[in-house]
Amino acid sequence: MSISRIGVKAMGDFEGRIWDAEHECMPRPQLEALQLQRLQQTVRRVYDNVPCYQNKFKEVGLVPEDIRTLDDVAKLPFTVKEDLRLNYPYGMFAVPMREVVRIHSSSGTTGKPTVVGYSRNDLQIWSELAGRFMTAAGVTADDIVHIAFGYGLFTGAFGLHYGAERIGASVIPISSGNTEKQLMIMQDYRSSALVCTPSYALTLADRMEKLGISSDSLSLRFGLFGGEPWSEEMRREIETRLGIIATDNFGLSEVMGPGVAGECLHRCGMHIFEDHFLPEIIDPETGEVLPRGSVGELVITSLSKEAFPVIRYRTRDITRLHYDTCECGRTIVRMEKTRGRSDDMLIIKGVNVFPTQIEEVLFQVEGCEPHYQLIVDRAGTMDTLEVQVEVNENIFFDEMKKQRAFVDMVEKRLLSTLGVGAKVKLVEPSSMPRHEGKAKRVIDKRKL
Ligand code: DLL
Repeated sequence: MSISRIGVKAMGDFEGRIWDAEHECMPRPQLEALQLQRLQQTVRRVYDNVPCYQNKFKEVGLVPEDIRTLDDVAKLPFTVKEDLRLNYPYGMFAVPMREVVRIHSSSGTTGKPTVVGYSRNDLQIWSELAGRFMTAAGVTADDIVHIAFGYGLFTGAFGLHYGAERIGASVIPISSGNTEKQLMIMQDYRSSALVCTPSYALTLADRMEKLGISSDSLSLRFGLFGGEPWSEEMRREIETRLGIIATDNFGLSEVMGPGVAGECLHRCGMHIFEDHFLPEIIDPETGEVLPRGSVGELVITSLSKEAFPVIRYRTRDITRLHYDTCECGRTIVRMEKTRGRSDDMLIIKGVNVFPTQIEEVLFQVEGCEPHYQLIVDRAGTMDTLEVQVEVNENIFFDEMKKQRAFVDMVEKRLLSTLGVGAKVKLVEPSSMPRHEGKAKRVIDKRKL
């Protein structure tokens, strides 16, 4: 989408700002030369310092000298979350603890969390890369950046906090929770850029509606959202209700945190900072590297990290990469909005279903509220999928016949998009849980 078609207040002259043009717009041959040199250094670093990597390399009969071209990355073994768990807490660190100046961990839902560490240099690079994507998303030194991610072991808040400071913006480290106070501060302190999960942006929009706060009473111009998958429909909803331009940004704690990739204002994919991360797309079943343009699992090798380098880390996130140059001038590759994680992908009666596909359908139906939950279960040997969605009062209190027709219509749309049937259950307005951080949308009773 071109920027001129985005209708929001106070656009300013942000178009075209690039934080580090040298690295973000590098000609590909030069970029690849830099990537190879950094890949070789990283491989050497982990081989010399991390027993887990050394053992894995030995198992496949590989030494660092075998990495002579960028394509040789495919010879390297994958790293998976289980490797991190087995080496809990510090076994994957490649520097002594006295060189580690920060520790974070991922929000794992089961078992022990995974622990990651940063050297002083790692933190500097992290701020720099967060500064890059925040600049691409419109943030300047004149902005007041409202950070509503929870501060703590989660990488979200600290990542964008230091990125915003690096740019010279004014940071409000409000953290998560206490939605009404957030709104008061947003109004009084004139926050101009909002940082949180997309689901929390909707929670804020709901509360504004309830309290009669109009988006015109806020100074917000931009929303930088990440940490969970969200659809284009959800973006439109957030943009309209908050009167902002919303961009997506991506990262994972094992690889660094936010700042691995982010959209520019053209919003046609998230630019991956390839001078620091080498992305590949693989077939999640076979592990085979797929040709350019394929949809598959994103695998990332870090190229500059000192304390916690990762070799071919399997993100489980499903996406596609675009190598053509973006209108903004950045030459680095763009990743599509993720379709979800391979481990979130539901297999219903043998059909692969991503929660974001369901979200797209629901957001297009007038009367459905943007709050939903998916209940997966099994009746005998058959999988069942129930989509519980909040609807507005008109529909919820409508006569049975009309409500039945509404349910039929949504079920038909879901069937035609997903290729598998789902039962729709309408729930009362405001009855679903609201989210402060990442939304939990799937309850898979088959796994309970
Ligand atoms: O969520 C890092 C982050 C924080 C990124 C804030 C952006 C903003 P983890 O808690 O380790 O780290 O979770 C990483 O979250 O593998 C994806 O499945 C998902 N994820 C993160 N950003 C996006 C996004 C942070 N923009 C996991 N779109 C990743 C879709 C996302 N999924």
